[in-house]
Amino acid sequence: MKEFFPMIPKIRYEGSSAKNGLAFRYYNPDEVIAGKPMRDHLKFALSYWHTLCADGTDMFGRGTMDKNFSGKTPMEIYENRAYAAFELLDKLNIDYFCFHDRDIAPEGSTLAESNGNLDKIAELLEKLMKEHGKKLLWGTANCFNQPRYMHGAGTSPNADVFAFAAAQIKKAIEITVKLGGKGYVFWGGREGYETLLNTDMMLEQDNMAYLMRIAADYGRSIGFDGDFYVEPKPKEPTKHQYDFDAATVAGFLRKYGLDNDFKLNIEANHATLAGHTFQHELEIARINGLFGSIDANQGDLLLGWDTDQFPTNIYDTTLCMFEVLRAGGFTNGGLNFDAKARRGSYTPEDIAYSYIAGMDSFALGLKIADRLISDGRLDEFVRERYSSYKSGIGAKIVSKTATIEELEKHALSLGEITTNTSGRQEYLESIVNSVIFG
Ligand code: XLS
Ligand code: NI
Ligand code: NI
Repeated sequence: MKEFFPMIPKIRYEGSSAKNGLAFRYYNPDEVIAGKPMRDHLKFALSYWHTLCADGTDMFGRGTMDKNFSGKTPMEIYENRAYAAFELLDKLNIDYFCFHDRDIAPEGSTLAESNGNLDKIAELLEKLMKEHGKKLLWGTANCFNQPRYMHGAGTSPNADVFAFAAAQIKKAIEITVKLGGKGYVFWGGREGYETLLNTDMMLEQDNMAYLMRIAADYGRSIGFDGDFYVEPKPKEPTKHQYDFDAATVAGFLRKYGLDNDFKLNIEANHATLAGHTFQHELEIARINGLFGSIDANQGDLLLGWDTDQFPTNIYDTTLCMFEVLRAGGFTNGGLNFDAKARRGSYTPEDIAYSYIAGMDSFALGLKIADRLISDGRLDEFVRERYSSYKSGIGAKIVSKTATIEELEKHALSLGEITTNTSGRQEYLESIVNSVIFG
C-alpha cells in the first residue's frame, strides 16, 4: 500500500530526556496511572477535518499545505485521505478518529449523489478500521459550509433548508452507527443570529430542539446506544451562537427534555471565547450530569478567535484532566484533537510534531492531575472551607430542613460576624506549581 508520510516514522515513547523530536516524551500508552493505562484514560482521537482536509487557508491567504494526497478525481482524493488517515493513526498510536460527513466523502450535485459517495467511503473506512484496529469516537454532519446553510440549518428561516439538514443528519447518524461510533455531535454551525432585527429567536430555538429530538429518536431506532453531544460555542461564525456555553446548553436541553439523550462536548477554545476557563466549562458539565466528551485544543487569547491550536499549556491540560478524573473518566467520550498545525507549520512532519505536542501535554496533564488528587491538599482545603455546613445550622441548610424563621433566629443570636476564613488563592496556586514542578 502507498505510504503517504514516509518522513514520519512510528512514534514511540522515549522518555522525558529524549532529544528525538519524533518521539513521545510523556505519552507512554501502556503506563498505568490511577489503575488504568494512559491510553484508556486519554482516549485520543484524530480530527479528520483538520488533519486530512484543512490546507491552511485563512481569511488572508490561500492554502499552504497539500491535502489532496495525489488524488486526481474527487473520489480518489477522499479515498487517499482515508488511507492517509489510517497511516497517521498507526504511526501516532491513536486509537480513535472523528469526522463530519463532508470530511470523508465529496458532496455531489444532489443529496442522493452525496449519500452514494458517503456509502462508498464508509465501506472503505469500515475495512480500514478492521485492518488497523481503530475506532470511531464520534461522527457529525457539516451543516454550515454549503451556501444553502447561509442562515443556519435547524434554525434556518427556510423550511426546505431545515428538511435538507434533517436528511443530512439522518444519513450522518446512519454512517456513525454503521462504523460503531459511540458519539454523535451537534455543533451549532450557523445556528445563531447576526441581527435580531430579522430573527424569530423563539421559532428558531424550538425548531432546533425539534430537529435534535427527531434525530435522537431516529438514532435510537436504528440501534445507536452511545451519547449525543452538543458542543457549546458562543460566537463565530454567527455573532451569537445559541449554544453559547455549557450552562446555556444545559438550560436548553432541560427546557426541551433532551437531557436524557444529550451530553456536552466541551472544547477548550470555545470556553475561552465564552469568557470562561476550560476547567469552568468542564465543571459545569460535570455538576449537571452532562460530562461527555472533549475537543482538545487551545486558543490564543491575543488573537481572540477559534484558532484551534494544538494544546501545549500544561496548566490547562492538568486542570482538564483533574476534572476528567473527578468525573470518573470518559465513558463514551474521549479527547478529540479539534486542532490544526498553524498555517506556517505546513510540512507533513508538522502533523506529527503537533500531535506529539498535544498528546504529550495531555499525558503530562494526566500524571500531574493524578498527583494533585493523591497529594490531597486542594481537596482537603475545599472540604475544610465548607465545614460549617457539616453540623449545626449548616447541616440543616444542606438537608433543606432549616426554615427561614429558624435562620432569622440564628442570625439574631450571632451579634455581628467578625471572622471569616481566607480563600488562600495564592497559596493554592503555589501548591499546583509545586506539584507540577516538584
Ligand atoms: C467548530 C467546531 C467544530 C466541531 C464539529 O468550531 O469546533 O469543529 O467540533 O463540528
Ligand atoms: Ni470542536
Ligand atoms: Ni472550534
